[in-house]
Parts: sequence; C-alpha cells; structure tokens
Amino acid sequence: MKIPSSEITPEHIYLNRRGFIKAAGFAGASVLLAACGVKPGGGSNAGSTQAPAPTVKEGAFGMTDELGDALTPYDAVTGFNNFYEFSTDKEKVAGLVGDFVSSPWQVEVGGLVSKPTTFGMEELLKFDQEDRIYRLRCVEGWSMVIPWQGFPLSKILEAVEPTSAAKYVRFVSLDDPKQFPGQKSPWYSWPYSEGLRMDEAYNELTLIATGVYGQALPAQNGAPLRLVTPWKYGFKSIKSIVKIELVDYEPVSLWMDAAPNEYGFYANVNPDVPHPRWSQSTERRIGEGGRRNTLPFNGYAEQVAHLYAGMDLSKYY
Ligand SMILES: Nc1nc2c(c(=O)[nH]1)N[C@H]1C(S)=C(S)[C@@H](COP(=O)(O)O)O[C@H]1N2
Ligand SMILES: [Mo]
Repeated sequence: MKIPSSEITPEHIYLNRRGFIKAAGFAGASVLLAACGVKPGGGSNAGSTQAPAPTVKEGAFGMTDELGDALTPYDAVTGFNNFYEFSTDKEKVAGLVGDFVSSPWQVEVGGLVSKPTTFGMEELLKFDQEDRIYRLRCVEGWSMVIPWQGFPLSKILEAVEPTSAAKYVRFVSLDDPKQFPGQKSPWYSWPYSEGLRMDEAYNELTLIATGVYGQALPAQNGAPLRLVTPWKYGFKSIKSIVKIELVDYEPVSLWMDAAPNEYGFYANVNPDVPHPRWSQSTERRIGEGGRRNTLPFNGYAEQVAHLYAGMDLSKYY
C-alpha cells in the first residue's frame, strides 16, 4: 500500500521504521525490544507466557505491546489529552497549545544530592533514547497504548548522586500563566507537581519521555519532557518538567492537595480500590468499543508489585 505524502503522519513513519528494523533483523534493536518487554506485532501471540489473551485485533496498527494490545492511533494520543494548564476539556488541549515554547528548556535537579545539576535538553537527549510501548490508564476510566521514546529516570539520578538522606523525588512542571491559561484557575495549587518514592524512581519501568510515535513530544503530551510510570494512574505522569528535587519527605502533589480523599501519593492502578466517584474495575480503551477489565498495577505487577509488599493498598492509595 502506498500512502500519499499528504497523509504521512508520525504514526506511519514510526511504524515503517519499526517494520524496517524488524525486517532487517537489526540486532541492537531486538535486544532493546526484548529488554523493555516490547514485541513487534503482526504475528499471533501464541507461545507467549503472558496470561491474558489479546482481546483486540492483534496488530491493528502494526504493533502491539507485550500483552498483545494494539497501539492507540496517533490522532487520539495527540488529540485527546489531560493537561489542565491548557484546558480541562481533553478535546480542546491540542488546539490551544499554539506556540508553546519548549525550546530552549532546562531542568534543574537538586535538593539532597551531591552534584546538583541544571540539564539542558541537549544533554538529556544524550542519554540513550529507548522505545517503550506502555499502557496509560487514567483514573477517569479511559486508557491508551502509547509508543514513547525516552530514557530511564535512573540516568538522571545516577548523574546527580542522591545523598543517603534522599527518600523521595519531587517533580515540578513549568509555572508560566502567560503560556498556560489554565494556571489562572484558583482551584489548583500551581505549578503541577508530583512525587515518587526512591525505589519507584529507580524502577526500570520509570521513564522520562522525550518523544512519542518517533517524533519529539508535542506540547499537548508534555513537551519537551514528561514522566511516565505505567503502573500508576495517568496523573502521576507529570508533563513539561522544569524541576526535579530529591527530598526526605513524601511530597504533596497538586491532586493530593486539591482532593486528598480522591488522590493519594501512590496512585497505583488497582481495580479493587475504587476512586470515591468512579469504580476502577473496568476501563474504556480509546478507539475500542465496550470496556475491558483493569489489571492490578495496570498489568505491570511482575515488575513492581514487590515494591508494595506488606502495604495495605486501600490505605496507601
Ligand atoms: N503538568 C501536567 N501534567 C499532567 C496533567 C496535567 O494536567 N498537567 N494531566 C495528567 C493526567 S490526569 C493524565 S491522564 C496524563 C495524560 O497524558 P496524555 O495527555 O499525554 O495522554 O497526563 C498527566 N500529566
Ligand atoms: Mo488522568
């Protein structure tokens, strides 16, 4: 099939590139794919040791994640966004980002570290950029499957050398009401902030995303860099980060501050612990009809459940 150049989207480019890598049997790429649990799609899922059978058309968009779930189309990933700094209307965000300035960009990393460092975007892009296909589950009950590019957060932490006093990592988004009209709303404690426990921050799944579908992150997805923790609800995945601080206390996020009975520090995806307003047991995969069951830790239990051994997850929600 030949696609007219006017219709070539980053989705086509991304899938073609992946197709090429697969066809060429490029060793480096397959090692990378294996290392992040990603599997090129197109074939059947037979022989997989993963328990849940694929419930969508395998490889509808040419690729699946490790559970056999098809990628969410590019238009939905970049057109249906939660980004309150622009709008509370998910369908309006992409149209409001206009000339958001994400370059030049700096990230100040400090607090309880031996080597406080301010990184320019160029320096962060020098870390090996990996492909990671992750499911993103929003607490509002929808989910997507997104092909990110980025690097493990641990790379930044290793560079700044946290001291033994550091117990948590605090993240802060850009504070700029001129660019972010939503920051004029008095309901929230701007700038957006989030936090992780140290072991969560060092977990192999924890990604700083710099791209999606093979292109630099569009503004609506958190340009030029955002956090992605796929076993946690989407609100932990803080966008447009300007500051990372190592601290010895559990940080209070924007959402914990706004509604402490609804949003906790951990925010691990958990079908058994309902949000006060929404059951978390099922979700609507964007682009799919019907609902599917939500998996504990969003299907990443094998990689992260041990971090919470012995904790009462209905208390530490
Ligand atoms: N700074 C900032 N980061 C944010 C948000 C936000 O409003 N502001 N929304 C969060 C929520 S609730 C979700 S579900 C994800 C959505 O990411 P996406 O729009 O790239 O799908 O971003 C998260 N990161
Ligand atoms: Mo969300």
